[in-house]
Amino acid sequence: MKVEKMSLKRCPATTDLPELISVLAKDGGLIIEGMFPKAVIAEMAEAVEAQSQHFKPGHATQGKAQDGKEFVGANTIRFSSLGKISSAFFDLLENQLFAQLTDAALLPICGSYWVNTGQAMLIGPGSTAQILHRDCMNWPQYCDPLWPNCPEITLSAMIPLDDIDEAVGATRVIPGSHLWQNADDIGTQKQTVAAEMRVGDALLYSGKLVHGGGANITTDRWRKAMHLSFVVGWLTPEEASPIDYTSEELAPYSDRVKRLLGHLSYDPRPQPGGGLWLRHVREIED
Ligand SMILES: O=C(O)CCC(=O)C(=O)O
Ligand SMILES: [Fe+2]
Repeated sequence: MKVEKMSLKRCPATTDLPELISVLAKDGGLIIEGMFPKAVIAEMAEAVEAQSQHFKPGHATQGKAQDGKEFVGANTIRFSSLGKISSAFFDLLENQLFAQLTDAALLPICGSYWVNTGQAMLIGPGSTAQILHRDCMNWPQYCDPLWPNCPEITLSAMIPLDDIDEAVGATRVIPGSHLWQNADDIGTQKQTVAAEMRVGDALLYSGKLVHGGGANITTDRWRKAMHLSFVVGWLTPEEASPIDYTSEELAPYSDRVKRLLGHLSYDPRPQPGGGLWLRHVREIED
């Protein structure tokens, strides 16, 4: 039987913001071409390449998915805390378009959001496809009871560190699956489309969209990408950035960067609720 597929839209980064927000809301994901400066990605790619030499494939701190299957492939290298290896990571955090899209997606239900994870995701030759999943199901106790009407809590980007084609393991997504009625329905690989991208592009996708890393069917090429995602400030992120980075390391950076990495408290305004993540030494209120 032929499976009807929705295509994954590609928009230049110069597209009007309301149009990008509308495609993201309607399709659950899109590729934004030329979103990041190539020089910043090249710097990040070089640091990731060097750091990857210290990791054995299959090593990752993430365990198994809820159904017991491996979430991280045997020939996959993943590691986090990318600001520790390159200041290019902080440039990515300052990206204005990413900030505007995340503000639109997450600020309706929180005062601020923070980094969920910034992670190198390198898929080696012969890797099978990752299980399909929704990133928001990191927090199923929130999403499940409210599905399909649960508000957006996390927004993710897959950012190529090298040009990525289908054969090398491009991320696979099912456009429109963020609106499916049943949260347990994660579709099938046949329903997916590959997010092929060039350096500078990014795949932006809702936490409710079904997706997964692709199989790398090559014998000699690695799929080099990183993931950068944000989560509402009243949920615990995957990555413990606040204790990974010291105040001294973050001193040169903006308040946005400090807040994204948990070095400024959560201020609920204009949303209701209390201040969270308060520190012994409070920042000066304005
Ligand atoms: O590696 C990829 O392309 C996607 C990875 C992913 O979706 C995840 O680990 O949550
Ligand atoms: Fe994912």
